[in-house]
Amino acid sequence: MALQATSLLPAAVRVHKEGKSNACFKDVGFLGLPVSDHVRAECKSSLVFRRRELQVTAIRAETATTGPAIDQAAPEEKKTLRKGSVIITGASSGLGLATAKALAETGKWHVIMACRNFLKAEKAAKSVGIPKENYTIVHLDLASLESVRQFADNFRRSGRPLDVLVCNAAVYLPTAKEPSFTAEGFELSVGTNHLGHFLLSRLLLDDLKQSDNPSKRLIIVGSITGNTNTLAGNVPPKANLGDLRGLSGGLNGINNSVMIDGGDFDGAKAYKDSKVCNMLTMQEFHRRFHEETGICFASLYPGCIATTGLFREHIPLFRLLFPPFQKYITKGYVSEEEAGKRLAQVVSDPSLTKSGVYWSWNKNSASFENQLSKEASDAEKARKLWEVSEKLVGLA
Ligand code: NDP
Ligand code: PMR
Repeated sequence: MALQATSLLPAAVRVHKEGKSNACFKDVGFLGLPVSDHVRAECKSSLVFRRRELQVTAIRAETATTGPAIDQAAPEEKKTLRKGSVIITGASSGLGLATAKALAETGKWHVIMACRNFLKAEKAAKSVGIPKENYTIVHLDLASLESVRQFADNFRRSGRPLDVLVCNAAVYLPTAKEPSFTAEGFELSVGTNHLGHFLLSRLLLDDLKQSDNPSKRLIIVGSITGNTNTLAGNVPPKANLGDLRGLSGGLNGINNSVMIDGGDFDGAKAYKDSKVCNMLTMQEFHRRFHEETGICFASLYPGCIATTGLFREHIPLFRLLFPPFQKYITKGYVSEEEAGKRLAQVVSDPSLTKSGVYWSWNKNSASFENQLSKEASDAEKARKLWEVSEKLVGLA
């Protein structure tokens, strides 16, 4: 156990190192400060930051020494007594935070908040009142495959079981004129939303397999805007992966397109394409692993949560008008709290155990199995996406 405690240290230390990376500098909106103020504030408060890292590390070290709650129970009680263990990526705001809160409040779940900004996550968890014994923050930057690998290693060494993995984090860059890139040089939206989560899910699949929870799940958040069988999915630019020629070429812009379909850069399309990848990946996981492992694979559209940080890069007028437009015109709006309850249902509701499903909710907030678009349910494309993604993240 002492070994576990020390092995947890690098995760905290990395927060500092990776705060300097390309992707982290894009972290605008932190505490409402513009980039330059944020970076300055971060530098000024580096002492406070380090102290917090040490505090959280100490808490985690303590957890590792005493072991997760599971070890305290008598063997025959283990299955019923221990808390469920769920990793949620991007739990520092919006849907991820609301889901973490909804689950942690039940007292039945321990939430591992996998976040790129440690301090922001800690403040967020405190501000919404998540009971401190029910969450742990662990650093994860999905825009760095090295960080993803380190997260998976650290998680395994912590000795915690893994019952549910929720791939929730995302970036949306609708106003970007030029592409940004992940640490490994992939276009940032697809690199973060799809490739980072693809590697994470693959690396943690064995941990999920080992869970003794009969209802272990892997959930990848999708969206209506990636589905061209809906009105929302037909607002230009429309998602379209084409024949994946850009992805096959590495999405790096070096003698190659940064878009999956090989076209010119368009930030809004890249996001929608990444959501199609999320939904295809969920189904490919289902086809490859559900029967063998019993893991339930699911995706969902939680509703239009028009107030979240997802729209932070959009123009101010959009951010002003989007919530009333969704509330009063499309009526597709849901609050962060309601959306969090929906995702928490997909994590823990005993009635939502069907695998391979894309969940949505009707106006009375009742869940139903929704239909994916032709492209988002194309099994051949899903297989090809899987194989190309495997190569890009270094698994094949
Ligand atoms: P938010 O911006 O509030 O949350 C996104 C989260 O992802 C944040 O915690 C953010 O961290 C995190 N994140 C971004 N980049 C990285 C990275 N490189 N590494 C780790 N974490 C990262 O948006 P939402 O809550 O709206 O989005 C959550 C999910 O819901 C997304 O998958 C989105 O596609 C989906 N969705 C949202 C809808 C909506 O209407 N808002 C509708 C349909 C689906 P940080 O706090 O540090 O920025
Ligand atoms: Mg949309 C029923 C209609 C509906 C729904 C549920 C959404 C959800 N949107 C709908 C309709 C429309 N939108 C229409 C008619 C328009 C044209 C005026 C429109 C426009 C629009 C824009 C510009 N919508 C948007 C944007 C964005 O930038 C958002 C986006 O695409 O983010 C990727 C968005 C969204 N609309 C939604 C949802 C859920 C989003 C954002 C979130 C997402 O998919 O993750």
